[in-house]
Amino acid sequence: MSLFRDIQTAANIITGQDEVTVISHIDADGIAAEALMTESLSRAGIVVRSVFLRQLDPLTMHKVPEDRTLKIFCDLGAGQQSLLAEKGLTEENVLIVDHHVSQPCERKYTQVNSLVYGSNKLSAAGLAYLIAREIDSENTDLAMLGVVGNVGDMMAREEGGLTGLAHDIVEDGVLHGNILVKRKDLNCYGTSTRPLHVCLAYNDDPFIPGISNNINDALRFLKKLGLNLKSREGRWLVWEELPDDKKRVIMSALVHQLIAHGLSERRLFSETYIFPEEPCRTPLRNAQEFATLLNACGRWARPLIGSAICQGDRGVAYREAERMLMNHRAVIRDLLQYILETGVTELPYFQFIHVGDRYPDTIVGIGAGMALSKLNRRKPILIMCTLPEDPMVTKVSMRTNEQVVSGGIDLQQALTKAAANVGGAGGGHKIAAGAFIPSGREQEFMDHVNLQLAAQYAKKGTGHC
Ligand SMILES: [Mn+2]
Repeated sequence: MSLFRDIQTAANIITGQDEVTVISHIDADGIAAEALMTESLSRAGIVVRSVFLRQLDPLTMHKVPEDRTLKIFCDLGAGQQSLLAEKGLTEENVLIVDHHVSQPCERKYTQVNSLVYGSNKLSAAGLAYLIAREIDSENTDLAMLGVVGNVGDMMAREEGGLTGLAHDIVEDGVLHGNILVKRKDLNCYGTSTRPLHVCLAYNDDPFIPGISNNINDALRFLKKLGLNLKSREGRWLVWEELPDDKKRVIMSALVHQLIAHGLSERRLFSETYIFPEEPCRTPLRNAQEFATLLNACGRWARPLIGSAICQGDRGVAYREAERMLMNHRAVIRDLLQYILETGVTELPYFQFIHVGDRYPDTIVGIGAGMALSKLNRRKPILIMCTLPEDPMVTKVSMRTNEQVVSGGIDLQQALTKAAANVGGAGGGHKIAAGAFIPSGREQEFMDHVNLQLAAQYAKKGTGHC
């Protein structure tokens, strides 16, 4: 496969350097990718300097240092190559490790991009891991970071587990001994840290009537099964701590609950990835919660803290990250409350709310996703906010669920087209997408989104949502 040729090329370029600069994205995938680069290059005796960016655009380009070091762009860069060229970066100075759509450019920058080979289930951290392993086959202890990045970028979401090359990375970690794979595990966020009834109540994929969104109902449901779900000390157990026989009883009760409501049990199961060397009942214990911890660091402008944790810091950096995670959750809860109290406006094909500058733009999408399960779940939610640092721009985030996506909806396509129509830019995934548009053109933009969604439903032949 030629992706592996590209990986070899990248490893050769890197090992020929004394000093490099890694420019990476601030989400879980970007942080894991940066940590993979920093750790593996340091092991090889190469000096690494890191720069984290919320995105690569004309406003942030000045953060890319003007020196002669090789610049490794991680989880960004493929779609901004003309910016790199404008900055005067030459082919010798640039290596792009990315999984986003590549932009044609007069400069022929070396690129390792899974998307170029049709793989849309391998993230930047996955690529960074493959390069790290190419540099030194001893680096398989870092496979877990590749898994965290892949899971953080939702690569396991559609198929109920990682697939293809992303799964080969899992296997490396299993062989090394710091990844444990749980097949057909409960597909639910918080299986290592939340009491089971809380974990189930907070889950909405799949949405389980009589359990999702209501902690008391979830607890009542579990109590009826007659299982003791507390430890000897009287503390609630988390899913990961439960013995297999109890897990089986609960799983089959959940399956029955879904079937009784005429719903599919398919999304109840997922392959999950546990890190047995990490302490129990911490967000470091599984790939999904680890990714959230990194996202919290990035969204609160402390990506280096996340990177330090990826590189093994379990002291100061970890405590700082825990604090950020708590704050992150508190602000999201507040935002969720705000959305529900203020209420959304329903349009024929979606619902929307504008939150102004009340919340940081880095979390509005998360809040929207959480609010959706408490609103009309058949209509995607669109949330807008203003950027305090740039009042000319409105940021848009849009979320929906698997059910709506399987009905033919593609938010990435809808937002990209609608944003382009008003002189903005959009991107993302079918289930979650975002855009930046000029302030003042919100109404026109939303009309376009509505038209796009209508056309998508019409194409799929499902009529109306
Ligand atoms: Mn990514």
